[in-house]
Amino acid sequence: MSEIREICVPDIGDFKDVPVIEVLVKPGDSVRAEESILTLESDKATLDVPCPLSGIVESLMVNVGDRVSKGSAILRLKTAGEVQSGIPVPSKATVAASFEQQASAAATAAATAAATAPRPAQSPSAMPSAPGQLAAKTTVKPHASPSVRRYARELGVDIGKVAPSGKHGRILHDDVQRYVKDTMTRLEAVGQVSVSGGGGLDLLPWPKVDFAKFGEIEVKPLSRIKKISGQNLGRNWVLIPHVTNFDEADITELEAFRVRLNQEAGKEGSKLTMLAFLIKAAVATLKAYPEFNSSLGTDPGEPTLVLKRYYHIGFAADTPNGLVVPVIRDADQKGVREIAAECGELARKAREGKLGPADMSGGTFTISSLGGIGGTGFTPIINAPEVAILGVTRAQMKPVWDGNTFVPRLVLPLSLSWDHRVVDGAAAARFLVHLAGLLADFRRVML
Ligand code: CAO
Repeated sequence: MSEIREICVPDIGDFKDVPVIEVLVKPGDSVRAEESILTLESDKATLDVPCPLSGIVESLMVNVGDRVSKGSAILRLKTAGEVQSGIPVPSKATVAASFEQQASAAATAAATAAATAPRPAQSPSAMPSAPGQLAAKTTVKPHASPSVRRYARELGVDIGKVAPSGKHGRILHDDVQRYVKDTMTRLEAVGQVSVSGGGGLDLLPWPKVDFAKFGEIEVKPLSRIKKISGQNLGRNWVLIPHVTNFDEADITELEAFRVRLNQEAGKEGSKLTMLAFLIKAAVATLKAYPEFNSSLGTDPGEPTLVLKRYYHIGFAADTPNGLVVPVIRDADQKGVREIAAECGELARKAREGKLGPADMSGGTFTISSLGGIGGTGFTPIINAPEVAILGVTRAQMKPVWDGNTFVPRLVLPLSLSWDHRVVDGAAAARFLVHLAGLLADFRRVML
């Protein structure tokens, strides 16, 4: 026999006047025993209240924003009588314990974060980034109701990546939806997902390891730059079919010329760097091989190649907070001295964290120079939507056969990563041979 039953808030421990943040059912809905009907939120935790019986919702007795305590009426339910579910109904004690556990877990996490945050006196340089707050963010679970968490789980969404729009940074149902929509739009824009499917990578989930089980660990938040560049690099690495070619340039004469010019200028004069010469030589090479100064068109339909008639050259700059790529605009219209001065100024701004978006946008080709640090070669990741990047490592004196004898020459290792959708290995090899020729005899840059 069915009957009308009033469903009330069960025992939720010591919590009173807890706001209702979500009503999960409406009149006419059919609910099963244990299905969530309401979400409550204290300042530390959220909790879904389950319906103790199966049935059909007759009327609601609460609204979002109402405050409820144990015994507050939630709804009237026309019970299903014989349709009683076999699912065990959670006891009131379970509901209260769950709420309290969440609250205490959040409190413990916040306390741990505060306790592990370096004290200002020990680490003054860490002060501006508010280490305590950041650490708390990384350890406390994202703020979302169980139903929103369940929804995210069903869609395979990592809730930690969803930007919240709710009060106190709470992630809402709509936020998860927006995240999925945005992700799909982005993937479709780069042609990675077709509506019919079949393009997925089908990768194993990322291994979850409790590192603390194996020894002492320290958890640090990633800098803002590392978070942003990491996402960009990850996307570029996965979506661009990269190939890297290697070559060497004899820069014996160029380096001697550079050193002489710097000596002539004296300590007061601005320093001419190898990077500035590389930028100038790269521009001349891009003019000879214009496909390396292009981007794939993004309009749907027929794929196109956008060839750029301007030469804005980015250079990777290492900063205490991570990698940034300031851009020298119109490098074709500037002399080596002007380029060197501008690189110095942009590198200084980069180290001080003062680069603006305009300093880093519009690049057509990038150079990543590790020459001041070391190494014999590396495979740089293309800075999308560019199609190639030049990597440079440390020049070394090497014995080079001149046809008769070995002569000591200063040899600069070059590596060029390129997008195989746009160029091919032969073009890349020609590009590097051309560039090496210019660096070996820099007068050719003027031709
Ligand atoms: N071979 C040998 N020596 C080199 C060289 C090379 N290829 N390039 C630079 N050097 C020398 C310079 O001559 C300089 O020596 P002196 O002080 O005696 O003149 C010294 O190394 C330091 O140079 P530098 O690296 O400070 O200056 P730069 O103009 O060559 O580079 C910049 C500037 C901004 C590119 C550099 O500071 C930097 O940040 N490099 C790191 C880039 C990076 O991280 N790339 C990796 C990206 S992928 O993760």
